[in-house]
Amino acid sequence: MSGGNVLALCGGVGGAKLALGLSLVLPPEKLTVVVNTGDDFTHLGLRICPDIDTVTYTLAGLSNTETGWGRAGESWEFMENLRSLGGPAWFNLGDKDLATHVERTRRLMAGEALSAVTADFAGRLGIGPAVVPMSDDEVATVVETDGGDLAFQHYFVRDRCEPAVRGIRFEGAESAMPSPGFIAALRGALDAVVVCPSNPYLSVDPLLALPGVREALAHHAAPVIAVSPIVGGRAIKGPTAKLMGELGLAVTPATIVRHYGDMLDGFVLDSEDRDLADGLGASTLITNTVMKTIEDRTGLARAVLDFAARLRA
Ligand code: FO1
Repeated sequence: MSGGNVLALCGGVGGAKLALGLSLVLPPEKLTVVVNTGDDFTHLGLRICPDIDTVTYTLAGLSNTETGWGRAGESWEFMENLRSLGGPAWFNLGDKDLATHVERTRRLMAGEALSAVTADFAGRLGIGPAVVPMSDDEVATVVETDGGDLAFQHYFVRDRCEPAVRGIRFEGAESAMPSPGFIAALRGALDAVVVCPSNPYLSVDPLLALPGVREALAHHAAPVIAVSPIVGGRAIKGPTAKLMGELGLAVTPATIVRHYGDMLDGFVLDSEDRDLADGLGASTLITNTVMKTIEDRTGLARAVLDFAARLRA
């Protein structure tokens, strides 16, 4: 069990579950959660940051656990009236959730950095660990499909991940700076870097595309451990397996290990895939990685932190 500082790299729903597990087993000041912002987009004039909100709502215990995104106990008056006015109804904004987007947009327009707004919202929701956007500069994930380029939310929500993906790029990443909190975490003493089980290609790669991040992780004294987002040849949630097939990649943990490459010190494989552990090219922990209950989340978090302690030894 690590008592030291832990940096978690996180995308949307799958990542948020492990971030919650880590937040429940670590002192709040020992955990920094850096979140993907490549999904962010401007919609109805509002700057929407889905993964930041998924992580923040999850850590605050406010998230809709069925969908994994948005708030629990939502009402949808805004959407009903937007639809009656002929507005774009493909992206659902709950009435409670809407306040987050309106207030974030107001503050960003007033010149506040995304990191500051994110930290303030997390504080107001009683969240202890630091929740940090990967960058305060705009980075936009673009999905290249047979039918042309799609903004992430158009691919993921409007078109329900149906288009076949031929490539993915992160517009703005090469000139974006990692956020101050991200840089501080990478420069600080860390006991572990945990790559949460988010989609590597859509949700983790934007973070790794920021200048200097992959190198910093590859050379970091702390063990970098990724939890497999693939179990039994399929993704727990989302388009990871379909995407890998379309990119011509075998839907196996070995593909994920190769994708993360030399930055990886350890890989966490689900018990169902124990026979795939040999020759993975990274130290491997085999445990339950499917997080249905809170105990699953804290159990996986503890197992990963103990694994990190063994790798440091
Ligand atoms: N995902 C959907 O599949 N349908 C939606 O209508 C939807 C709305 C939405 C609103 C706010 C928010 O923070 C997330 C939302 N998501 C929705 C999820 C969003 O597409 C995320 O980007 C995914 O969770 C992938 O990270």
